[in-house]
Amino acid sequence: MRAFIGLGSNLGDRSSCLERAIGLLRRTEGIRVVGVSSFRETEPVGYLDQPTFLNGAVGLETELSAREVLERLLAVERELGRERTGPRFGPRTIDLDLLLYGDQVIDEPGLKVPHPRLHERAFVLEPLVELDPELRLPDGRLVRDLLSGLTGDIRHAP
Ligand code: PH2
Ligand code: MG
Ligand code: MG
Repeated sequence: MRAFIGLGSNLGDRSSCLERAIGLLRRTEGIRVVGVSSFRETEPVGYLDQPTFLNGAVGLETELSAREVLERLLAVERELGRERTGPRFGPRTIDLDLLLYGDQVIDEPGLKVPHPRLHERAFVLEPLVELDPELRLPDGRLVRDLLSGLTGDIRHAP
């Protein structure tokens, strides 16, 4: 199955956090990382009083179920020292979100795919378009059309 993961960090050495997360995904049995987007500097969305983020996305080919991918993402977050304290949407060393899992729609406790806020977030849509300009959501909408419908505030990292 082809899947896409969103990466974000706004605490500590952000780029090395993202790189380490990708490294741990690469070493996961049943997961092959097939694409890595560039990392971009983005203004915080949702909870504004926090440092700027570094965001990106990776594309996977995986034999794991969506639930198994999610479990692996949570384990990688823990391994990189993420602590789930503080406000929802608040600062974090690493955030790995399962954005898309093939064209499956999943609505289970703790596992919602496509990611429920994907449509409204330029910091997610832009790296997805970079990885695959023809990418569509399960409902058939083109991800690049969703992106062009947003007024983004993305600043690219130099
Ligand atoms: N993640 C959030 C909340 N707000 N803002 C940006 N720019 N990037 C993020 O990754 C992000 C956010 C919750 O996961
Ligand atoms: Mg997130
Ligand atoms: Mg998350």
